[in-house]
Amino acid sequence: MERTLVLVKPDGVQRSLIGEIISRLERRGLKLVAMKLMQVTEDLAKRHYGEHAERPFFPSLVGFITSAPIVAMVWEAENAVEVVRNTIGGTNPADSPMGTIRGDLALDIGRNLVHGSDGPESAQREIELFFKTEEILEYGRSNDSWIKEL
Ligand code: DAT
Ligand code: MG
Repeated sequence: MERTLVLVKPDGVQRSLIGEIISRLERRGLKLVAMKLMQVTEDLAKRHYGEHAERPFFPSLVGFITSAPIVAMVWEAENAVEVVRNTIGGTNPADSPMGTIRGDLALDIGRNLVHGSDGPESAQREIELFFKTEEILEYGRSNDSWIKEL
């Protein structure tokens, strides 16, 4: 089953939106398989956002993500990467449709509340940055057949 990394960024934690963001993913039907509240170090931030190292916004992005605690999670579903990206909305909240997390709850590209991996390979790389194998759980849910036709 596909897995993806989701972060509730410091703005989401400070704005008391952890529950709201988790709730949207839960209600969609995805399965939460790992979660922790943590402080991102500068080293982890630079690795996580390595693809953006040369962009002008990189220093402020690293400063932001390390500025206060985040919630890191792994969510599982068929096509989890795409489903989570669609649930989150586009990078710039101002252009995100209503009904998406960013479209409903955010305004600014530098305060867009949540991260979701952008592909299966980056998901695997990012999950390994944030979680040890034993921190990711495998379990069944009694309502799985009401979410996904087997
Ligand atoms: P996403 O988070 O939608 O995957 P991304 O990977 O392109 O977007 O960029 C990572 C984060 O960097 C993004 O959530 C917010 C910030 N960012 C991206 N483009 C930016 C820009 N043009 N100006 C300021 N911040 C930007
Ligand atoms: Mg990205």
